[in-house]
Amino acid sequence: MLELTGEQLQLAKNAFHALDKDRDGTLTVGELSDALKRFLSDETVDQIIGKINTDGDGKISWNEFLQDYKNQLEND
Ligand SMILES: [Ca+2]
Ligand SMILES: [Ca+2]
Repeated sequence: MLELTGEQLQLAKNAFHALDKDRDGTLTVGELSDALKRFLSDETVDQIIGKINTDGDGKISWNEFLQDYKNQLEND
């Protein structure tokens, strides 16, 4: 398993908090799609959220977000 540096972890936290508009510690599909739809099509956003939200509960937890962040670093 990839281990993040302190700096990478801080970047991930900053991104998560920037997206978590109501500061409840999770990203709803609505919060994430609002941010992503500025740049991406609805269909692409749905695919991305489906991939990140591995337990399918309609919310992106910090752990799910962090896992996706690590996956992206590993694929670079
Ligand atoms: Ca939230
Ligand atoms: Ca989830």
